[in-house]
Amino acid sequence: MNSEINDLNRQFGLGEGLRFIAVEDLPMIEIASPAASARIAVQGAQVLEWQPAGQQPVLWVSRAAVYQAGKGVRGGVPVCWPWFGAGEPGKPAHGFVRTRMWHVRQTGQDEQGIFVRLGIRDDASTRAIWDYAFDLELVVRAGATLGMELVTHNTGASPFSITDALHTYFRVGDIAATDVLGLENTAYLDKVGGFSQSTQTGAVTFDGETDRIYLDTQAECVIDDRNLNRQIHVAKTGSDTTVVWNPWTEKEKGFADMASGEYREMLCVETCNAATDVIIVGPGERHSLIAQVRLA
Ligand code: TA6
Repeated sequence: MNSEINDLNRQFGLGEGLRFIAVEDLPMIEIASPAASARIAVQGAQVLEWQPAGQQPVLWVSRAAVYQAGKGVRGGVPVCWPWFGAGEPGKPAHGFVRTRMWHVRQTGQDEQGIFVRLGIRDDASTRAIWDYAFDLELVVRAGATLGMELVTHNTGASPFSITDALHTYFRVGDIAATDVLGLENTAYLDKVGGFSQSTQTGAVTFDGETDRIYLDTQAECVIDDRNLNRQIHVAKTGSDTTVVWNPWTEKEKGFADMASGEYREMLCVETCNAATDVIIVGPGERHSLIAQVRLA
């Protein structure tokens, strides 16, 4: 692992601004700039930490998270692709890219901060699960705003359809003192209620397990955290569905990589194309899913 880390630092390191380290057996990208600090796992191109200067951490990662090859880390921003949710029987939930090693393609700095481009392409093992040729790239910009762009490129000769998500876990002071604004009067599928359809009345509030796919919405969401006295803005493009999820007490118990009571300090507001919001990508075409996170 040391030689791999040394090679990555030689090729892509940016001095103290961006360096590679190993956490257990996973290569990580550490970003430190005057605007913000961040950590990204090369496996799954998973942003794990983002902390603007002078602010508390914005993303949540479980204290019981596992850092092992082939295992997703519970928290940060898992990339769900080429499907969101349960796949066909015998296929992994939320697709197969979040547990695979991606490749670092470029690092750099511009007016929006330090950026990293990571990519993954089809191979025999992915075609055995999903028989299409693709190039998938995540561009992360970690500055005063956290920008994430997931670019799907169909490199094959036939069209394919995907659902996808930037499955972002946010840190909150207390879920019971947290609301989500921006989804008022929006239809949603309620996974807790057997995917029955309802319409959101007022802000989304939390007093139990909440797992909802909000439909046909391009809205910017605001996580209003009365405990930490801050508002997290989640803007998006290329996404027509937003998922809001908190496992609460019972579902939390089912996750070996969540510590007891952690449900109180986390909330997922996910930037998606999910459920009936299916994206068809023609041969040679690209589709971008973009999330922009900032503190107000
Ligand atoms: O996005 C919400 C959700 O689909 C929940 O239903 C729950 O399954 C969550 O994702 C976590 O999924 P994971 O496969 O990461 O444990």
